[in-house]
This record gives sequence, structure tokens and C-alpha cells, in this order.
Amino acid sequence: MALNPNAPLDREGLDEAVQAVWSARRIVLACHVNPDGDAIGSMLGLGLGLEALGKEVTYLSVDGVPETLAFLPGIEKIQTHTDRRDFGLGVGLDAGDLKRLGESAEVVLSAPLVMDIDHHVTGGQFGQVRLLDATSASTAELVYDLLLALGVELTPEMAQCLLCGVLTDTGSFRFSNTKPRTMAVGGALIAAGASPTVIYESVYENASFGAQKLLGRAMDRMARSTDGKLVWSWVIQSDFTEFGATDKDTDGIATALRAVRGAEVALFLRQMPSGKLRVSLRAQEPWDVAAVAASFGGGGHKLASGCSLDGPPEAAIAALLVALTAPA
Ligand SMILES: [Mn+2]
Repeated sequence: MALNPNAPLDREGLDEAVQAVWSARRIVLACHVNPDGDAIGSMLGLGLGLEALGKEVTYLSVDGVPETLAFLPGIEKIQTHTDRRDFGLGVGLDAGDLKRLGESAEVVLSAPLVMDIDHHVTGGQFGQVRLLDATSASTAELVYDLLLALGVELTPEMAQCLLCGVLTDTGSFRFSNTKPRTMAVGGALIAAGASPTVIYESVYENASFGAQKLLGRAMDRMARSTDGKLVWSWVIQSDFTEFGATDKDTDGIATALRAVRGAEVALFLRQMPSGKLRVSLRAQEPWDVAAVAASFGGGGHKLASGCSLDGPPEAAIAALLVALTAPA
């Protein structure tokens, strides 16, 4: 029954969220810094739905919209900043905590009623109204239920924005957070007019030439431990310059390292303009790369962490490998 995507899940906070929307005429929505497909997609999907209900909606993303998401309908509505403080409801989406809303946090908090919609539930919850579910694969799925509960009829535009959130946060239905209902909701969104093809091509087949060349350099430099469990690579400033690439263009490299058969921990180092090396560690169970990152003054989660080290890359890698293979 919970599979039925045409009825909202009986979620904690859903009734309060519906009441909050009905209580306000002017609503400000804000997503997190460095926004991803779920941040922008869930914000736009919700906003378009609220506009269909006659609400006046302001959309805030302090870091704007990444080029790969510029295809989403309604993208032109998004602002990086507003001076308005006359909102009846402030909503933060996909943020984890208030700090991740950046300067938008102050705008959201200026409203008499504040709502948190999120699937990151790690202690940073905020607002009087909370639509939170850590088992949901995406914030877009929570927004989907809210729109259903509000009686909004999904347009193809809303559906496209929400499916973008669902697809990007599940790695196109491949990650372990993909549940039967995730796919049921995906199906309902496609039935409402969303196009997975357009989303896929825009998000995943839209890399810059420089980004692909940089990936090639990193793959060429890739090395591994004798047992094959540790895989590493790096890029330095001259690589960025040679290919006209930016730091953003390194996004998929750690994942590509992890994709090597037998690899359990991927170390990816990228040199910043200051010369410092930023280290990304991506692991699978039972590794704990948070502890390794912490020993170098960094932090993160058990399976994904980061830290900064001084160069050169070869020496930094050697130090990291010692820390990784040291008996606990
Ligand atoms: Mn998300």
C-alpha cells in the first residue's frame, strides 16, 4: 500500500507542513550552498507547486545554479540574494543544517514560521515545522508527498524538477537508498511528464572538455597498493591550467578511482592555488576513513572524508598510506 505513489506517505510532520503552506501567502524557499540536483530540483518543484496554489514564491540559492542544472524549468526564478523580509513562511530544503543555507538562513529565519524539509537528519534540524525523513532517498520525494497532500496537480515542469532530485540523489536508482517507493514515485513523475532522458543527458553527459581531459590525466596517474585495495591519484595546478579546468571539474574523479575492481579506498588529491593539497577519501565497509582524515586535521564520515596536506603529492600519498594501513 505504501507503494501507491498517488497518495502521500503518512509522514510525520506532513499535516503541519500542509497547514504551514495554507497559513502563508508569501513564501521564501532556500536550498543549500554548492547546490546539487536535489537541492535545486526539490526547491523548484515545490515552488512551482506553491505558485499553482496562488502563493507568491521567492527562490534562493546563494551559489546560484550549476550549469548542468540550467535545463530545469523555472531556473530563471532563482535569486542568489533578496532584501525582502516580508515572508509568512520560510522553508529550507535539503540543507542538513541552517549553516548550509549560507546567507539565505537569515532570510528564512526572518519569517514568523519556518519549515525544514530534508532527508539529512543529523541533528541540525530547524524551524517549528519539520518534514524530515532520513529513509527518504531525496528531499524531492518529501516535496512530492507534500504537493500531493496539498492537492497540487503535478505539471510536467514540477515533475521534471522533482525527478531530477530523485535521479541525482539515487545515482539514477543505483544507490542503496533506492527503495520500491523511490521507483514508484519516479514512475509517477514520468507519468506526469518528466523526462529521465533529458535529465540524464543534461546532468551526466554534459562535462566540459577540460573536465574530461583532467579525468584522463588523473586516470593516467592512477596507482594502487599491491593488494589492490587502495587506489590513488592526483591533479596539480599545472593540469588545471593546461586543460582550462576548474576545481569543480574534479567532481567525478574520486568515484572513477573507486570503480576499479578490488578497490576499497580511493584517495584523490587536488592541488589548490595556494599549493595545499585537498584530499578526498572514499571507502567502502569496513574502512573508517574519518579517523584517517582526523589524524591530519580533517573530518567527515566513516566512508567519505577529507583533509588538507602540504605537497608534493607523492609525499602526501605516502603519509596517507601509512595512516591507512597502520594497525588500529
Ligand atoms: Mn538530497
